[in-house]
Amino acid sequence: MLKKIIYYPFLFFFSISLVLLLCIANTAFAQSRTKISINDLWQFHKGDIEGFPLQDNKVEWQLLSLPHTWNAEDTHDDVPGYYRDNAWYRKNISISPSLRDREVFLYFEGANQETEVFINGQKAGVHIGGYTRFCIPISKYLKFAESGNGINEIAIKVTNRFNEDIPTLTADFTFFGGIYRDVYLISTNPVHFDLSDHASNGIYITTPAVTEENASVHIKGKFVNNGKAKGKVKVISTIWNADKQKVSEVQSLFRLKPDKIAFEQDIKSIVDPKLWSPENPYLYTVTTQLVDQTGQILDEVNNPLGFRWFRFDAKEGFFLNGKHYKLIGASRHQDFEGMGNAVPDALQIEDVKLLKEMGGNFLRVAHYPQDPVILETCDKLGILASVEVPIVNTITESEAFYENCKNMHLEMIRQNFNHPSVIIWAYMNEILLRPKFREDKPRQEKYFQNITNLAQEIENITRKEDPSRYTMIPNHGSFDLYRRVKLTEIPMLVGWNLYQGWYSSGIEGFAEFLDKHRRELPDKPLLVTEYGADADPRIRSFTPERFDKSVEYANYYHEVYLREMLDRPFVAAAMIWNLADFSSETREESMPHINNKGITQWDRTPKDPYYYYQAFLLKEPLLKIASREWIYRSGIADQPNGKTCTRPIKTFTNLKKVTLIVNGKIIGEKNAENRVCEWQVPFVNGTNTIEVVGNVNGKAYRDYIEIEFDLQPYFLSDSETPFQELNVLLGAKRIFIEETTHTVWLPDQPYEQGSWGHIGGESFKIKNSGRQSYGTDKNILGTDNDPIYQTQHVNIEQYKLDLPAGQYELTLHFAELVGGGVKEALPYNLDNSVRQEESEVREFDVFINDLLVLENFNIANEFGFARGVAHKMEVTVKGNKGITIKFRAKKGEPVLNALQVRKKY
Ligand code: GCB
Ligand code: CA
Repeated sequence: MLKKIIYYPFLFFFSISLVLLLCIANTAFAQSRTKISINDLWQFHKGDIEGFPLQDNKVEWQLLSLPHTWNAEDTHDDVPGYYRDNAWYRKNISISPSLRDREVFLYFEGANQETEVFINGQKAGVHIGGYTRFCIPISKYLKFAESGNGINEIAIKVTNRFNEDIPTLTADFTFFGGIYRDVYLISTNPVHFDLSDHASNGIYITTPAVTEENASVHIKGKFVNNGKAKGKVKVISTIWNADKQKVSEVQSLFRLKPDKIAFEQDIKSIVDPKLWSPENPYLYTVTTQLVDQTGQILDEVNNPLGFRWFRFDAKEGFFLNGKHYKLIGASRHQDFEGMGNAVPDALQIEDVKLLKEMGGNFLRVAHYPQDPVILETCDKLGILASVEVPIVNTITESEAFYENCKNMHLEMIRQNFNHPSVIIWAYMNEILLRPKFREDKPRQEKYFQNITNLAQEIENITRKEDPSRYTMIPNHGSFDLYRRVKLTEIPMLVGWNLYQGWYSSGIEGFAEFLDKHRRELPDKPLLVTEYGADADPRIRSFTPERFDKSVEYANYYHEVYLREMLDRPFVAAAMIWNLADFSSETREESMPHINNKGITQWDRTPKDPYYYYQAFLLKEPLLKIASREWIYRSGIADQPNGKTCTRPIKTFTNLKKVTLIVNGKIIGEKNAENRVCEWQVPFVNGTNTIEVVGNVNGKAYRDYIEIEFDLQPYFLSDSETPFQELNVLLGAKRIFIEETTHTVWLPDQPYEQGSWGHIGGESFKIKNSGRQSYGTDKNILGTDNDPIYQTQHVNIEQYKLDLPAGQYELTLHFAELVGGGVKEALPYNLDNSVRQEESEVREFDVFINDLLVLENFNIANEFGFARGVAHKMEVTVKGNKGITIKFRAKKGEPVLNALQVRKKY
């Protein structure tokens, strides 16, 4: 995170805090390993630099702390693209002479995506890949401080530029560049557990046999002797229970040689082991020590240990410790609002808690390995997990690409090997989404063959590395294609990312797909690795439909999907896409650069589906009023001079019956159906108190929210509810609430006498798209309130508001939604459509009460394409004339996107 920005034209700044740290107690270093973060006070330069020491370069340096990304802002502005190139980080550290006889390493939890490390101008190491850890030995490049100032320059070059040999090539998420996870300095005795094995901790623990009565443990590892030490050392592994009592110990004796020594240890019998499960994630720990003849501890590594056994069954789903579990959870991306991927550990831990509090028992760590605290928290909270490498959408047919894939996969397995939460290693997400060589079928067959070969190689590596876990490939919904390319055959489990009722119409297609798998691949366990629908919390609808972005549609989608999966025992897992909204720079839509499929917002505020899952999954009583973050609402009075507007209120609950009380009056008691109760509620103008009550075994439960309701008069001249303000989205069936002003925009209606609405014309619809029934998904430039401009009434003749006499402020909002060149379908677009956009010539006059206010108005000429513009004016209404806005076409069809009227006097 960027804590402080100071610009230094020249740099005289030395960060020497480490002198202190590395000098503390010389004697302590004689023994075990130290690992200490060096996140603070780095100098950063976005761009290229030539020549060392870097600090001699007269460039601008920014002072910051890790974790850091340079893309937190440019991925969320109106300019397409973001910085994907080189950048440098540097800092000076002073190394104590006491480290002369030790080994020093730099340990990175992650940097995206190619990293070169230089110590005092010499290249110490490189790493490829943005999501796995790496450990670089730096001893031989160090200068030691004899009298306290042996300054060493650490310089790190990082690039996130596209590299066809490194996965991920394309995907629906942002490739934030930077050293975005913690960096540590490690120092060890020359005799230490192997740190050079793909940045693992050198110890691999398995539990070859586990029953309720007995468990065995196998410990495997390597240690190295990079010094002159001779004699014997012991490897001692101790198992501790959760209360830190010793449960078992095993020792092995070795004669040191100047080389690596591999060891294996067995603990045959742990009687009555406490099992690890979602309800009781009981964790043991294993301490493995290297001890010399004098009893001195040379190195020590700690690992978690959980006793559990599990299996997937194609017919019956998943079993843990012999008990059936429906795996229900979510995938998680690693970014957070305003921070990109540079997210502090504490917030990452919160994500796993959020999933647990939802009642979830599974996390798909997708599409790449994440911060170490994620699986650590899964271990502790009892969340089962799958982890995968970021081979997404497409491959490059090069040896370098294959090697990078395999290496990443090995890194993932070895670095995360000891987590009891992990049960699946996965690879290749939707790899046939955008098959290359569409125009050349024989070549495409070869491409497919290369994918099959790569999958088989990764599969072989995984089974050899870790026969105790399952393998999985998550595919998109092209069943026959994946089957033909053998991607349903090679892995042990098949994952399907399914979006029927979202990317494709017909939500019933989801269940049909599941049944097809069961029929055609009866021996293959099935996991639904993704399903979800966009929900922009600012968009609401009482007539929700596909792609309207309303939370209401997303909730309906989840209701259907969850029901179908619960009805089918053979569906082993339901993994929501996604736990939270996440950054995807190439996306446009209602919230540009964000994928809104999260069941929580980008800042993790829950949306309706989150509570819906709670109602299904939690054991403890749950009573939550739905749409609770939709505080500001509006609607038209039920009748002329009416004081109420009737609208539905829903509650998610696992209680049998719930009573609703609105503004102190009982509305009624309802039985929950499918964990939902729904009432019709008469809202009054102003604050409405909404309370639901119920009880379980005599104990009362309650939930309460307040809704601010802006009651619109039935007739604009109603005296009981005098007109104040009206905001209308033309061509829309959805409601939009501005986040900062709380302005509520209502959908338009056809004009009726005494009221307001359009005359003539129709809602704007994207040509040749079966996706949205109204509006566009383009990023509207110049505003964060894109939905105001994304819908439009086309070919409009008039707009009438039968307002009483007075002075009004009228604002007309326009945006040209057609044109702007050719737009290629984005890689995540599952329908693979390519859209050509020709612009339309459009020029019109606008009259307000017969006064010409806009002449020959050509939105595109004046403001360009997809840019929101507002024209605000004062209008005096005399007598009962109201306001009539007339549109006169000169060329093409007149349009209006939105309209606001506010009473002044
Ligand atoms: C998918 C992809 C995922 C996307 C998601 C979506 O199938 O695996 O990366 O983010 O769909 O929202 O389109
Ligand atoms: Ca971390």
